[in-house]
Amino acid sequence: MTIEFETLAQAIVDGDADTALALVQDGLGDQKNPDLDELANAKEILNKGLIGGMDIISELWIQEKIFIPEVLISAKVMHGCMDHLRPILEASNEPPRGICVIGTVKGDLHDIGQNIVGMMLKGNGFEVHNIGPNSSPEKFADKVRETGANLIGLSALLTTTMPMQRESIKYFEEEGLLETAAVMVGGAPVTADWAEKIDSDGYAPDAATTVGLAKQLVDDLAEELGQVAATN
Ligand code: B12
Repeated sequence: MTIEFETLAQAIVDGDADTALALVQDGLGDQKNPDLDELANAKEILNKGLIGGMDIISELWIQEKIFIPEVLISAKVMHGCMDHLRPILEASNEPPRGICVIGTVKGDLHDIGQNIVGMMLKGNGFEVHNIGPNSSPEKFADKVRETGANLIGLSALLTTTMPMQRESIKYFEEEGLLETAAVMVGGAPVTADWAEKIDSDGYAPDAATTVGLAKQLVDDLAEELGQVAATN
């Protein structure tokens, strides 16, 4: 028997932490889909249940049927559920195929999307340093220097904070960081056109696509620097 993803999505919408957590635990345990391995199962719970719930929240907010307090409660339940999926989605025994600093740009408090991207990258062999929301260009740069990162992920969820992606890239350029690191941008309002306009190295619309993009960017960079590129 598999869990009801619609019921899980609805529990996120209702801010019903007990039901949501119980369903996630069922989905990972006894009730899990026998046709899927643990990782595929966790991904299904994330995509169909949790992100499905946030999609409904977005729609209800646009229609002004719910307001910020309800959205905050749902986001908290989402974070609680993600804590249970994290160990599975992040498990990887491979040596790191790249080092990524990810965060949401200064002025922007949305962190659900970038957390998911960070988890997926970790699960696909990247060493990930998540510096969280409201991160200034200086904070990104310090972390890049500290970790020797070759990939930077800038998330922005507001049209008013998208220009901060451009500011951050300019700052990284001035600081000489872009000789050894590539920058990718994302977030709901971000588009491929915008990514090109602000001279980022790449854009992806969701976490699954980001994994392929990230691999491509570190391989291209390694080739540019005359290093041996990680395969696949
Ligand atoms: C949850 C939410 C909140 C929560 C955030 C809680 C949290 N801890 O994150 C709270 C209530 C705090 C909030 C506050 C506000 N919000 Co808000 N919020 C949302 C909402 C409903 C969902 C966002 C979300 O989590 N989506 C689910 C995740 C999984 O999707 P995602 O973030 O897009 O991420 C995916 C991809 O974009 C991509 N991705 C994300 N980051 C990155 C990074 C890289 C590098 C890459 C490659 C890919 C990538 O991969 C992710 C996974 O697949 C959106 C609606 C929407 N349509 O986006 C509004 C929305 C973003 N918010 C909006 C607004 C207006 C606000 C406020 C200004 C409201 C206010 N008046 O105060 C404040 C701003 C506060 C601030 N300074 O940041 C507007 C923005 C409109 C605009 N044009 O800019 C939206 C679109 C709602 C709307 N339609 O009006 N919000």
